[in-house]
Amino acid sequence: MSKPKILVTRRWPGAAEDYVREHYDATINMGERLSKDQLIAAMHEYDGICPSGGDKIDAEVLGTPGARVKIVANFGVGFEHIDVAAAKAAGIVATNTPDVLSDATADIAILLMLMTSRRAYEGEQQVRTGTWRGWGARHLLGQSLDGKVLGLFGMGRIGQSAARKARSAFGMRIAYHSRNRVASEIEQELDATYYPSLEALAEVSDVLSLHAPGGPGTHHAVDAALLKQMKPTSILINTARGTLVDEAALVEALKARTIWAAGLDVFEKEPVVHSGLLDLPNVALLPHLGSATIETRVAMGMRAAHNLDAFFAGQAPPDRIA
Ligand code: 8YV
Repeated sequence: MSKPKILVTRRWPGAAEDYVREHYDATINMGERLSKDQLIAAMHEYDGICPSGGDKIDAEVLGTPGARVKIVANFGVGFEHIDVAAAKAAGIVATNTPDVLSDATADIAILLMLMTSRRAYEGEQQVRTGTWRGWGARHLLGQSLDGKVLGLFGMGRIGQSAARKARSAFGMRIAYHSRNRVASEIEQELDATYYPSLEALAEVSDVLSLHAPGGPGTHHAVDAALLKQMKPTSILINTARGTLVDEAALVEALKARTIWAAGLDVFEKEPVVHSGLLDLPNVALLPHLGSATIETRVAMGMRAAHNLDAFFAGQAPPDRIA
């Protein structure tokens, strides 16, 4: 029997690419992101597509008349770029890659907490530009994270991992708000206090870290009004999706110093970053590195591939979202 034809829309790290090449009749796009027309053409040509975040697998693509594609195995946990309802309507299975990137993404949240609380960017700039005038007892004083309240918006796997790391590293106290309250065993393990609204959470948080999915339900959850609920000493961290934050409002809050700092790994219009953020000293900016370790990215590719394996073996793919 011939191998299923698979399109991988962006390159994966070595071992994961090797696996799909060996097990499938795989085409790996070596170039730029595919256009909508190319995605629609691919719907006719392949049995399965492996997109990544930013590839718009919308109703038009999924509804391609006479499509050959039967599975969309996403490389990534977030899937707001895939129209799940349209996939279901078209009888196309869709999967994602949960679990394997939780710790790596939580690590970046912790990194941003340290970068902002300890003013690492400002220090780096001084060293690199030769403007450092030497040690001083009042030089670039930051804030300790020890014992502070970490407010998590979203308490899924990544939020829980961030909570564990922040507790064990800094003894941070955990507060959270999420669409669904987590199981009481998890609340007990993390000694986590649930807040019924994001506003109430923002008021008590020393660090407010976002771990909720993207999409219409969370669009601009952090807007000018929410930023006003935060303390002048508070830090905002976003490793989830840029659309959760109104970047223009954040620029104003950072400029006016109504919050202490922000650490961002994701942006509203990646790779474009709001120009107002670029010159501010109280913001740390990373280029969507949440899951960017060799180990994690290989594991993501393997997880996507194992969803394909199960599907083409006639079994239920483990990470089905549609
Ligand atoms: C990915 C992510 O690198 O998995 C996700 O949802 O945000 C990132 O970790 C990227 O989106 C891959 O599709």
